[in-house]
Amino acid sequence: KVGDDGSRGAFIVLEGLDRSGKTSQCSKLLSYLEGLGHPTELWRFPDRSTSIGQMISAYLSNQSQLDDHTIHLLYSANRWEKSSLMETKLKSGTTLIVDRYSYSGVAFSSAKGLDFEWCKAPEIGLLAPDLVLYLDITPEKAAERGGYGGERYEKLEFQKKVAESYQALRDPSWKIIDGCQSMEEVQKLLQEIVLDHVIACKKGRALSHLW
Ligand code: FDM
Repeated sequence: KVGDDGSRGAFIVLEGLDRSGKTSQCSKLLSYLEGLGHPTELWRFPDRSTSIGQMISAYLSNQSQLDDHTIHLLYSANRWEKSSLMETKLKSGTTLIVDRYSYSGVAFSSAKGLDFEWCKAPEIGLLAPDLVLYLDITPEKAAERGGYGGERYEKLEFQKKVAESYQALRDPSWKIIDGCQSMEEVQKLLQEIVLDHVIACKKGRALSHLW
C-alpha cells in the first residue's frame, strides 16, 4: 500500500468564496486520490465537531453573538486543536485535502475591518500547506449560482470584501483556478496539480510552518 514506506502525505488546501465550488471539488479529489491508492482524508475548517467548533457553528447560524476578535480567535483555536493530529496523519503518509484554512480566517475577519496583521498573528506556527488552490470566481457569479444559505457571511456585499482580502493574501505559490469553468474542467486541472504535489511530498519535501 502507498504510504507504508515512511513517506509523508501532502497537505492541500482549497480556498475561495462561498459557492466557488470548493466543497464539491474536495470530495472529487478524495475519490481521485483514493482511486490511485493514496491514503487520503477530507478535512474542513471550521471543524464543527469539537466544542470550539460548536461555538463557531452557533455563531454562524446567528444563534449566538460574539465580538469579531473573539470569533477570529476561536477559528484559530479550532485549527490549533487539530494541528497535532494533522501532523501525525501527514507524517504517517496520509494526504489531507482541506476545505478552508488560515487564509479563510484572515480573509473573512479582515473583511470585517479587523487589522490584517492582527488577523494573521494567531496563525503563526501552524503547519503550512504544501499547496493552496484558489477557486477564482467573482462575488457576482458566486451569488448568481444561488444556494446561499442563511449563514452570517453569505451576502454579496460581504463576499466582495472577502474577495479583496483574499487578493491581499495571495502569494505567487498559490495556484489560481478559474472557477467559472465546468465542474469537470476544474476537477481535471486540480487533479494534475494535486497529484504532482502528492508525489513531491512522498519524495520527502519538508513540512513548514506559517507564515
Ligand atoms: N470562516 C471559516 C471564517 O470566517 N474564518 C475561518 O477561519 C474559517 C475556516 O466560516 F463563511 C467562515 C467562512 C464561511 C464560514 O465555512 C463557514 P463553511 O466552509 O461554509 O463551513
